[in-house]
Amino acid sequence: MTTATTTTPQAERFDRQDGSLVLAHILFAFAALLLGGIAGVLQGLVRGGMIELPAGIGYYQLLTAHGVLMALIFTTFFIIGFLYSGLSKTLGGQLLTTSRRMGWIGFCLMAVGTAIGTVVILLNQASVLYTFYAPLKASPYFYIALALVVVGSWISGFGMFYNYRYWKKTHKGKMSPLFSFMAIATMIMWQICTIGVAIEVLFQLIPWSFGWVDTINVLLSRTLFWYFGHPLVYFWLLPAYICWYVVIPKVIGGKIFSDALARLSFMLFIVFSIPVGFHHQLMEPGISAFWKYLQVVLTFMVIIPSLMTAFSLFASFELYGRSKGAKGLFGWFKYLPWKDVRFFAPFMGMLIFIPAGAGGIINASHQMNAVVHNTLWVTGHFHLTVATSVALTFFGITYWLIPAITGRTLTRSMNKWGIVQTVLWCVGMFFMSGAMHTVGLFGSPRRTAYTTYGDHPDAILWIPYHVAMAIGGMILFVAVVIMIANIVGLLRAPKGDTEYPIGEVSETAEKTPALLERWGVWIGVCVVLIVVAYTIPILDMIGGGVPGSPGYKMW
Ligand code: HAS
Ligand code: CU
Repeated sequence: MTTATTTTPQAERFDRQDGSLVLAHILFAFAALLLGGIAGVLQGLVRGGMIELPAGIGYYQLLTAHGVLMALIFTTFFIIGFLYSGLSKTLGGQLLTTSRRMGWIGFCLMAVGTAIGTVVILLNQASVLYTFYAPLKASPYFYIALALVVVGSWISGFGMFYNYRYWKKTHKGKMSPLFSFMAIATMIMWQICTIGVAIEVLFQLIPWSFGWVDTINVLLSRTLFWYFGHPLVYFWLLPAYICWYVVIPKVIGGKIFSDALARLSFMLFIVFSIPVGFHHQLMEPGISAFWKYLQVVLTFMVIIPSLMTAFSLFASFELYGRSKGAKGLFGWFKYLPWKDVRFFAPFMGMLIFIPAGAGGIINASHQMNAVVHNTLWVTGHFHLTVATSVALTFFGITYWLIPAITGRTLTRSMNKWGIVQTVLWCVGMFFMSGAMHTVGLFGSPRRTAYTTYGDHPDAILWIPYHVAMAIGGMILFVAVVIMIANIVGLLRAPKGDTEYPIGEVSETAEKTPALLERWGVWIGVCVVLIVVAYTIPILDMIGGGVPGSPGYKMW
């Protein structure tokens, strides 16, 4: 096995100022995970009919806190911190002062936004869930908080672009390091897609919630949301892919299978991630079948870069195994460093991404979407994708990232706790997500509190699954607590040098074509597809003559 604490020479130590920026993001992210986890376990118990909430706390209030803190805040802070760390590491060992400052400004805006948003949710003024669908109407301060988070993330993104451009200018004719290329691709996608939600929040939700206008165009607001909402899931996924492509080959002691394939898959994500939002609106009236069909075709296109990623990962594993003498189709399997949490946690993420992705393909198929839409199946789907594949990868990263930036080592016992934490996460998710998928197929709806629907026979059938979900939720909560304890342990670990693992490309790989770094070409194709997929449906929505809706407060 590769030891969890490979040492690097002093000179490669992580820059201290950059380290503080990264650490601030990571710790903030995990604070959100803890709060979100508390909300999660409570709501699981309510839904399983096992407890009643005290002190007038509402189920939907908890559900909003859980979704916002986990899906929006934990991820965004972790991702921006991780991407900044990789830029610092691969673009010369230090960030430019301007970029670091922009990172801090972004951090502060996002932190203020999070604080305001959390308070408003806790005051029960915004129980609108993490998708904040109109016509549910939250306090305007909830939307303002969201806007602050988005604007903060933009400034951080521009900080990254600034650093990257400087590197390109000072390294004329050279391909940028793979990590930084991927970080920039992720942030470009993010900047383009967040324009949709920014328009929704600034021009629809805020004026309406302040009462400056009486009604809102619901269909338009959901469409703007999903223009952002689908690429949002790839904003979570791509940093995990960075780990799978760039970090994992180094951790196992192997090589990156192909630099060109990795870059092409990220460029395809820029091109196809955005014009696909209608696959979340397949059951909605008001969008014609043709435009849904077109966006479903594009959805199937965006599956390709994930299949390429799966191929590339298998190739990396196999190349490494064969170099160690592995024989047969799956002989490489036993050569992988199973006892190293830096590998084990992300690997479990990859493994689970196979059924998780298959579930996504089911969702995207119009007829099957009619069966699963608005059922717990969908909740099961995203607990496998973002809450397992992505989250486990982020945990795996944390085990080396914190020691690498603080100049400490991951001890053997902490490595073991990491493995325990990963196993618990997988077991908890097996119960929770497995039960969600199954009971979803029986028609149990998502976004509802405990109810027996007047002792309806179907509802009685559902309850045991809801209990299984709650048991899974409790196991997951234990895993969250262990993760937080591990982080405290990492912060107090013995001093020492820990490697920031960046893989090298295999000698057998083809040279990367320069086209794969011509951003203008790929962004251009992306813009054309967005215009084609969205212009006419949006014009229809604006001019459709459907009356706007007043706001509702259902809690
Ligand atoms: Fe999804 C709903 C379709 C991927 C997250 N999705 C959601 C929601 C979330 C979410 C949060 O078409 C709910 C939103 C809400 O609140 O309403 N999803 C897809 C499709 C994909 C997909 C086609 N989703 C994701 C990812 C997410 C995510 C990734 C988060 C990170 N999803 C949908 C649709 C809906 C939806 C509909 C709407 C449902 C409805 O009706 O409301 C694809 O991107 C999936 C492609 C993935 C693959 C798998 C590749 C496998 C890999 C692993 C290789 C493993 C190795 C290790 C090498 C094709 C890369 C193996 C080793 C061994 C030894 C075996
Ligand atoms: Cu989607």
